[in-house]
Amino acid sequence: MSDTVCAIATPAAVGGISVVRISGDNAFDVAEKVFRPVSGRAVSAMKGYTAVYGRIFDGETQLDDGVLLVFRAPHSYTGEDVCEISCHGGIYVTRRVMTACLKAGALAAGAGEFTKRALLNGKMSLTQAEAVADLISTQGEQMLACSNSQREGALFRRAEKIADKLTAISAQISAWIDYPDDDTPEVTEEWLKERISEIDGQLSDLLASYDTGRMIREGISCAIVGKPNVGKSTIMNALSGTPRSIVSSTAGTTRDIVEETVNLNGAVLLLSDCAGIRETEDEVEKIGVELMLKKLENADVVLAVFDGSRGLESDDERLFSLLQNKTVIPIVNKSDLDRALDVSQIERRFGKPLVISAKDADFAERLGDEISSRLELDKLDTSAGFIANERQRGCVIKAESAVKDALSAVNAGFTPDVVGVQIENALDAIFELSGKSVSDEVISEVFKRFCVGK
Ligand SMILES: Nc1nc2c(ncn2[C@@H]2O[C@H](COP(=O)(O)OP(=O)(O)O)[C@@H](O)[C@H]2O)c(=O)[nH]1
Ligand SMILES: [Mg+2]
Repeated sequence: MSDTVCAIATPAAVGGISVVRISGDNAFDVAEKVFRPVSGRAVSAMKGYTAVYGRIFDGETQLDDGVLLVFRAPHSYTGEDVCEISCHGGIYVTRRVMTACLKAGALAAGAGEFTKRALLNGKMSLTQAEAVADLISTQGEQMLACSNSQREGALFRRAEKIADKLTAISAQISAWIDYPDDDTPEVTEEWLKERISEIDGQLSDLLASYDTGRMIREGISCAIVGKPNVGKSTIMNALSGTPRSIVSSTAGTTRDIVEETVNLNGAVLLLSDCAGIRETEDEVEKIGVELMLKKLENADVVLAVFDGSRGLESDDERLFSLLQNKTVIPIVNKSDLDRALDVSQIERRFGKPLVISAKDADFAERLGDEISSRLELDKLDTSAGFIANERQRGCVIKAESAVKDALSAVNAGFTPDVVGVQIENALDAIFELSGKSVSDEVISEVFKRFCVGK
């Protein structure tokens, strides 16, 4: 018997309608006390997937009128009986409807409680539940495609395939150990190596999907750097479509880091316009340069801006040294002025630069394509299933390390039972990933990220 819980499922803001959701064994009892259909029909007699118009009450006080939507277990989001009351979207009235449900016997739902119930009732796997949170926080087209394929179970299926292979190896080893004299095919070193290496490769591929997935999910952190006056702030403003950064011909204008989130060709960019790189005695500007160095360190991609109308200077040289080992998109700006920069010097270090005039805003699209291709975002197969968070990544790392240990055991000539132990460890980690065997603590941790009402 599950508790019956309720929550406001819509945001705490004024809107056309708000929805209070009730789920659990007594959902119909609670709804019956709060909602009276104008037709006089009993709520408890309603079929699943039907709606009825009526009045909403707290005791004998009428609060609002609205629509009641009912779902019968197991055909609901949570797998339990669910009633959803749509009322007018005022914050106060919605809270009153919620309070009426509490008085009628429901408990207040915790964060993600409805999705958690869906998980516990077998309506979705853990990785699918995690994708629900991702879908809600989606800001861009690629991320939408990714979280939808995850919700349809792409990662779960990928994990299941690996688990099946591990199980097959484990079963073969057990059979060989238990019945070596029967018809059991011999577990040879070659056979083990081949099978385990294949899984090792699949786990590395899965791990490699993490960074791309993270950039798509959380946005690509993108630092705009260069010496003063090359046009960094102008580029930032052109990309964001708003005059966020002060543009001025006075060098050293941008000191703080100005940040803006923009959507470029389906990807979300977290742009940071930084202080210009130069030797300076100005205390505030120095702090700005320090902040810029930190941003640079953590950036997924750096837009390195050079002024095409000036030759290379020592501050540009300093930038070169800071950009080693970074993913850099070189930009030569001010193409509307006479060229004084030897572009080959930029190309030699970073590849072909984008030659633009930041005064024409149409470079944004070209830049978007360039970022996608340099970060290989376009290569991410959104339908393949990928690791979407630290929890999942931790499980895959654990599985990979067990598989590598299994390989070392084979190479060191250990008997199959020793290899078998590592294969079992890898299997445990994969089951933790898919949520097949996962502790209550992990589940609580996952649902902490959710909002109340989801
Ligand atoms: N002619 C020309 N001037 C530009 C271009 N981009 C920026 N500027 C000018 O260069 C100066 C410095 O620009 P700003 O964006 O503040 O540079 P920052 O110091 O790198 O942030 C301003 O006067 C801009 O109007 C460009 O493409 N062509
Ligand atoms: Mg600036």
